[in-house]
Amino acid sequence: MTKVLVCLPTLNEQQSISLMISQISALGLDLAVCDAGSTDGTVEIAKQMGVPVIFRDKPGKGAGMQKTLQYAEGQGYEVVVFIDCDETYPVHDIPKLLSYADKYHMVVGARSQKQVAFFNALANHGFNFLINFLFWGKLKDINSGMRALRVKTYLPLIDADNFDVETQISCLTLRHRIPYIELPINYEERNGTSKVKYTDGIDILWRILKERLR
Ligand SMILES: Nc1nc2c(ncn2[C@@H]2O[C@H](COP(=O)(O)OP(=O)(O)O)[C@@H](O)[C@H]2O)c(=O)[nH]1
Ligand SMILES: [Mg+2]
Repeated sequence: MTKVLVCLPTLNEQQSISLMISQISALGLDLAVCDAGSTDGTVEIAKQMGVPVIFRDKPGKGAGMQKTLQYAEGQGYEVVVFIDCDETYPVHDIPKLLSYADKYHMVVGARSQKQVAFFNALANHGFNFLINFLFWGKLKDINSGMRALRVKTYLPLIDADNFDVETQISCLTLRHRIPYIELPINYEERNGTSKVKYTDGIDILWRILKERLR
């Protein structure tokens, strides 16, 4: 059977961490938190609940995801499911994603952009269009924060450190013709404040161009 690790990337998610951990633990899946230096007690809660915490050595969600893939490889995990720690993505759909993980190297929980806040949806439409145009793809949600990744495939590929990491994964998946599937999921409003800034949109755009020119 495939060895799976679920990872919650966190930066000050004290209001959601307990619920996220309980819901994932109830599925009987191994779990780790990858923290970016939270100061609100997120790490302490995770530790109290017996969840291993991976600490970043550089800031950024992408740096955290790279560190997690390294950790997963060291621990013999074959697949990592990343899911935002903010109650937006449906934890109960993780098994559905995993049921495709033998066949596909990436399984994405794809949001309908109707469920995303207006300006984010607008940006996502633009980014989806640009990536599909430049890389000949048909991706519906290039920036989803819920995805299962095969460790051996993605560990050597990812080097984006920030919120451009999902964009990079999307570009590289299309470029290298890595088998993937997107499954529709529900997306709820966030608990707590988003860590994404407008300048991250510029990072994402720049990332798309860099990946095209690479
Ligand atoms: N490891 C790590 N996680 C982060 C960092 N910044 C944000 N996160 C987490 O990554 C997830 C996505 O961030 P979020 O603010 O929800 O972005 P949004 O979904 O695009 O609004 C959340 O669980 C954050 O706590 C970081 O620098 N490192
Ligand atoms: Mg989020």
